[in-house]
Amino acid sequence: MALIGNKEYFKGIGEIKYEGKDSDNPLAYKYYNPEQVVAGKTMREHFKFAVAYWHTFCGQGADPFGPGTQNFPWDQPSDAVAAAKEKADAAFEFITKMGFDYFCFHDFDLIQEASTFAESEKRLATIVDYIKGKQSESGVKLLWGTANCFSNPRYMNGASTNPDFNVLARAGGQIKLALDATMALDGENYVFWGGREGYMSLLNTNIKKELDHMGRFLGMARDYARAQGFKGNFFIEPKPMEPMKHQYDFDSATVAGFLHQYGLQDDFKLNLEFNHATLANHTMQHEMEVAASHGMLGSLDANRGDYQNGWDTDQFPNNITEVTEAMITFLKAGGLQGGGINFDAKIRRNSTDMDDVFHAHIGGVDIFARGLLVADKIISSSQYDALREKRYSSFDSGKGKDFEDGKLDFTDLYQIAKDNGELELQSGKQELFENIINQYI
Ligand code: XLS
Ligand code: NI
Ligand code: NI
Repeated sequence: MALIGNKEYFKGIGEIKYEGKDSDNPLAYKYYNPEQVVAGKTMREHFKFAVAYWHTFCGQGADPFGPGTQNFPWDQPSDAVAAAKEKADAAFEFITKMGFDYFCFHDFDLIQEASTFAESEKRLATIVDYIKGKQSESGVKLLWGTANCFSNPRYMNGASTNPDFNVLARAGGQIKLALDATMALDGENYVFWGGREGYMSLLNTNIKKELDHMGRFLGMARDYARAQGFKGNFFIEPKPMEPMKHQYDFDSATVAGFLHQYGLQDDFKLNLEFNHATLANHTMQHEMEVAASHGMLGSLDANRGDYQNGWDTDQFPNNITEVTEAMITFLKAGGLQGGGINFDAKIRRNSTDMDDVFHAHIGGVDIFARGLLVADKIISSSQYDALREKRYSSFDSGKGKDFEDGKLDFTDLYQIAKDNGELELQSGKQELFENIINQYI
């Protein structure tokens, strides 16, 4: 394994390889075989796995009750540029050891934000240059970039939805630089997650005005990037709440409606996250189905919530049923439009060894690989598809087909109802469907 930086940060760990499901090696893939073809594509092509810079190289495990527990060696230098370069060295060591092709970042994950806008712009340019070098040495690509317009206190009342125009403009300036950084690093997509775009109290909030501002702002960002030659997708990442009481990008259905209302539907798709789906009282499969039905299934943030509490715990995915169901929708939708699978997940605060982050990602990768294999078998060899189609077979011919073809009017329905008289019940066979999933797992 060629070393890209000068130091080795994850000592004693080599490249993670596929060893098959009978392997006992905790530092090997049991199901993820990058070159294995499933449903016409290699696993590598299906997934486009990405490491999330913020969780893996920035977050040290702090929670509201205590500071971080993970003291990263790359955070030692007091100089921001030196620390950022060490962090990039560690990041690229990790990404290449995992065998991943991609990473994702927020602007100020890459380097600490400075105390002035001008200095932050300079810092960003310096680290983008450095990372460009790491990319060309390693072949690692940028799945998407984004801007952190939610941590800095200036955004406490929102970014593009802030009631103060000058804060909105500041967010515009910051996102311009994040778009520039994404384009400089050949980013394939750009994400908007509206962490503070919402409200804490309706008493002081004008929803209509804030939504109009957000719609206009996103259109301006798109126009800027397109004018610079950006060909990638823009993604909105829905989340119903946290940090705000209510966020405007609540879920897939809400965002699809918003994109259509503001004329953004041709350039924007969705980046869906498992834990955000469950926070919205949906399943991830539901969110993916809704997005796919709009032709907007763009990218996925992989993680999971905790069944016993209700916030964005961002744990690494490990629920085979949840992932298999998601992979059924994934395969039936023909995969993702431009995106990939980004591990927006963090190890727990009491996981403090340097190898913990490897175990976490290996588990996450393997659950997707296994889910994909199971989903492919369900689709190709079980009765699942046929059973589902059979439920709708009354639309394949006769009056049902006429209805789908727009050949009936409402009085026709009246006449058919009258002629039919009372109907026999048709079972939904839910338990049979559930058993098929379980059988193939
Ligand atoms: C937070 C979000 C965030 C986005 C990127 O809940 O998931 O991490 O993915 O800003
Ligand atoms: Ni996310
Ligand atoms: Ni999240």
